[in-house]
Amino acid sequence: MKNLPKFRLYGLRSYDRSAKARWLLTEAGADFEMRWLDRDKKEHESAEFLKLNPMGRVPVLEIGTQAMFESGAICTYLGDLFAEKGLAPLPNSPERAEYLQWMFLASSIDTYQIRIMVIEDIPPGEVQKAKEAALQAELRDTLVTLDRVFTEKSFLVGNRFTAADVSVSYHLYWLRLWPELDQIFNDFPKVKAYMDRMESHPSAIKADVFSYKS
Ligand SMILES: N[C@@H](CCC(=O)N[C@@H](CS)C(=O)NCC(=O)O)C(=O)O
Repeated sequence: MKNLPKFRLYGLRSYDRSAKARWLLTEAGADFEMRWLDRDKKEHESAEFLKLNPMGRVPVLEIGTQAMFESGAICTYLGDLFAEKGLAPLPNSPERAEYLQWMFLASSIDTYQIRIMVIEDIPPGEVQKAKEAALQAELRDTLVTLDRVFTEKSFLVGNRFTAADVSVSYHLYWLRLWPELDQIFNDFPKVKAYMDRMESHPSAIKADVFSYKS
């Protein structure tokens, strides 16, 4: 492998957003140190960690002497770094636009999770119902789009595994932990089959990505 910087990835739990970066590093066969922070001791709020990410959130990826945060950016960076392993199409390739489209869609899917958590805290009633219906409709539109893709191919881009599969499947996985959102997936068997494929992907298993237990 080419001369790579030293990687250190910070996370709190196996299933947090550091899982996406760990999956990519594992798939690329890269050497990296996983640094688990103790949430009970609030290590992610320590002065030392706040120097790496002033927001006190994981993941952070140290790349030699540089640190970066925001899981979507980290995945984009790693995809490009390991492009020769097929993790991202090159910037001047025809597949690049499609790849970026799915990478950014993953960030939108991430917001659905934040929305459902906020909705849960709204007192039961008309407002909560309306917000939940709007979210369910948006998720359904997303799944219609993805189901159409998986009618023709097994992966999102170029019919091979890329960082877009990591990003999209990770955030879809989280939505399925809410039964009212999971039941929508039943109408989209191709997306469900895709999720099964991603959850049993060898490097996802090795990196312990889909590991949330309530
Ligand atoms: N948009 C950020 C979100 C980062 C984030 O919220 N991380 C969570 C874990 S997945 C965290 O650090 N939470 C702090 C806590 O649990 O106190 C990203 O994608 O990296």
